Amino acid sequence: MVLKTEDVRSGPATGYDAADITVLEGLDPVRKRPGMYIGSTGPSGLHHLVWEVVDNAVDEAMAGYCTQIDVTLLADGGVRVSDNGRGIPTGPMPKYGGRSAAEVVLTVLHAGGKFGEGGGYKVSGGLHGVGISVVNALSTRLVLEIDRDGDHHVMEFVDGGTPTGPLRVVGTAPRGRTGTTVTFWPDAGIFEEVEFRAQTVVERLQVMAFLNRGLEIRFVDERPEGKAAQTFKYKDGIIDYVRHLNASKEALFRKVASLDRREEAMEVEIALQWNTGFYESIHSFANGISTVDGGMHEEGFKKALTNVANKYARAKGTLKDKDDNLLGEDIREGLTAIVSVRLQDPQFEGQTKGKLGNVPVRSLVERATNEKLAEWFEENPREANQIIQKGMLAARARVAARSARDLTRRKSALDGAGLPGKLVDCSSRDPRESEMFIVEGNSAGGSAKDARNPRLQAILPIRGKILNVERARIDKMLKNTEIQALISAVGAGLADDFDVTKIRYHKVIILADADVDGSHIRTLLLTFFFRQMKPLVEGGFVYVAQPPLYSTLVGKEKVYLKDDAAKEAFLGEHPNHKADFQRLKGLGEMDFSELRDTTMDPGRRSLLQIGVEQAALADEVCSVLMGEDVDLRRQFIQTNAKDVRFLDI
Ligand code: 0RA
Repeated sequence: MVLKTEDVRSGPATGYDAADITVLEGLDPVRKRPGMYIGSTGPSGLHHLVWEVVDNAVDEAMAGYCTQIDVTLLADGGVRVSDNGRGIPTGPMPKYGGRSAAEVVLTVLHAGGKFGEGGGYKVSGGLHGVGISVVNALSTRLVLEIDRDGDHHVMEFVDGGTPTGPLRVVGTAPRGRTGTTVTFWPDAGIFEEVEFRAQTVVERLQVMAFLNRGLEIRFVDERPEGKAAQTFKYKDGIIDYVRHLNASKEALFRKVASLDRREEAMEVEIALQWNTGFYESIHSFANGISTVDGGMHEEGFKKALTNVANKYARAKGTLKDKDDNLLGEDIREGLTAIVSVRLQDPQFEGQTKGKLGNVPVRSLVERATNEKLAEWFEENPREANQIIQKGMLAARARVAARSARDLTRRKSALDGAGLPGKLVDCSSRDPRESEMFIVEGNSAGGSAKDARNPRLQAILPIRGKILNVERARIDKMLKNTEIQALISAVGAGLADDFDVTKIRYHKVIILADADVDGSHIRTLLLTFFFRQMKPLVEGGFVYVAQPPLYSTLVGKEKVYLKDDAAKEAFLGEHPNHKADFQRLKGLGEMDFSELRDTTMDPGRRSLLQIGVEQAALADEVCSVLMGEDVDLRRQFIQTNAKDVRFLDI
C-alpha cells in the first residue's frame, strides 16, 4: 500500500490542507474499477456495501465485544449500520501522519483489521473483507459516529471519501456506551441503481444471526413502502438454522445433531438433521460467507458422514457382511446440514468464488465429524437407526432405479424406434414443429385425437390413477408403464443419459383436468421432468395447457373466457350481454371443437411455458403432498398459493 501522506507530512495532523489530497489517491482505484473490489456495479455490488459494513460489525461480535447490530434502510436512500462493539479506535496514528485510526480505516484500502495488535481479529474478512474504505469510496456521503472512552465522535466524508474535517468529539457518549455507527449513501454515478432490496438484506441478516449464536440483529426499513421491523437472534445458532430450514418439511426425528471443534488457526461448527424427503441440502460457510460450490469443508464433512454411518451400520449388524456399503448420496438423502468454518485466510475459488480451497480445513472437518458424530450416533441409537434405515432404503431405490433405467434403455434399443403402443404420433419428423400432448385418461385422449392436427400434434394418453401413487419413489415411477411410455415418446433417454438434442417434440404439453386429480397429475409429471429430464425443462420445452373456464355466445360466435376475472372483464366491456355463460367441463367432456379451439389450435389456445423455478416448485409441492403432515400441506399450499396457481392447487 502506497500512502503518500507519509512522505509529505512529518508531524501529527494539524488540519486539513493540500497534503490530504494525497490520501484520496488511496481510494481512487476503487472508484476507477469498482468491480475489482465489489464484484459488480449492479444490485449485487450495491448490496456488497451493506455486507461490508455489517461484516465489520460481525467481526467485532465474533471477537466477543458486540452483541447487537442495527441495520436501517433510510427514507432518503441511505443505509445505517450501528453496533455496540468497542468502537473504531480514535487515537492518532503516527505512521499515518498522526491521523486518527478511524480516518485511516475509512480512507486507506485494507486498513480495517491491520492494526491494534492485541485487539486485532483472530479471523476476519473474506470475500467481503475489502474494508469499509471501499464503501466510503463508492458513496456520495458517509457519516461515521463512534462512541468510545465516554465521547461521541463524528466524522463526515463526501464525494467518495473526502473528509469534510477531522474526527471530532461533539458530545458525550450515552452512559457506558461504546460502538460504531456508519451511515452511507451509495453513489448513483457508480451503481446501475441505488435502491436496496429489503428482502435481500433481511435474508442475509438472518443468516448472519444464525451463524453467530446470540448476536441480535435488527432490521428497520424506513422507506415509504417499508415493511415492519424484524429482529433476529438465535440462542442455538446453526441448530436453530437447521430447524428453520426443516420447518416446512417433515423431520425424520426431533433432535438436531451438532458438533464443533476449535484448533489454533481454524474452527468448525456443524448442525444436521434429516427430513423424510429425498433431497440433500448442505449449506456451507467460510467466515460467514456462503460457499455455494462447497469446497474442502464440505468434502471433509461428507467423507466422514459416509464413514460414520457405514461403520455404525456394520457394528450394529444392520449392514451385513454380504451387503455393500451405503453410498454418501444414500445417507445424504433428506439431509439438512449447516457446515460453518472460520479460518484466518480463506481462499475462495472457482468462477463465482463460491468454493473453499484451504486444504487443511478438510482434515479438520473430517476428523471432527468422524469423532463427534460417531459419539452422537452412539448416544442417540434410535435416531441413528432411523438414519441408517433411510439410507438403506435410498440404496435399494438407487439400485432399482438403475435396473429400471437399463431396462427402458434396452427396450428402446430393441424395438427400433421403440415408440409406445398408445402414442398417437404425428407424421412430421421435425421435432421443431412437433408437439406432444400428454392427456389424462382415455376418453380425453379420444377427443384430443379428433381435434389435433395429425401432421404436427401427437397424443400420449396416460392413465392418471397409475401415476397417482403417493410416495412413489423414482424407482417405482420407472417401473410404471405410463412413465416408460413417456420416456420413449420423448425419445431422449433419462437422467444422466438424457440427451436433449434427441427429443422428438419441441413442445411437450401437459393437458390435465382442472380438478384435484388433474392437479396431482400435473404436479407429478412436472416433478418427473424436473428430476429426470431437467434439460427438457431448462430448454423451455415443457408446457401446461390452460383450458378456459367459461364460454359464452356473442351472436353466433363462441367466446372463451379464461377464468372469473376474464368473465368479469368481459361483462364490463359488454354490459348488455344477455347470453348465458357455460362452465366448461373436464377435458373428457369437451367436444371436438371446444378442445380444438381452446387447447390445440396454436392460434387460439393458451399455453403456459414451464421454467425451472416452476418445475422445482412442483417438485417441492410433490414432496410436501407426499408427506403425512396435513397441516404442513395446507400451510405450504397457502403460503405458496400465488406461485402454485399453475398447478391449480
Ligand atoms: C479496528 C480495531 C478495533 C476495532 C475496530 C477496528 C472496529 C471496526 C468496526 C467497523 C464497524 N464496527 C467496528 N467496530 C470495531 C479494536 C479496537 C480496540 O482494540 O479497542
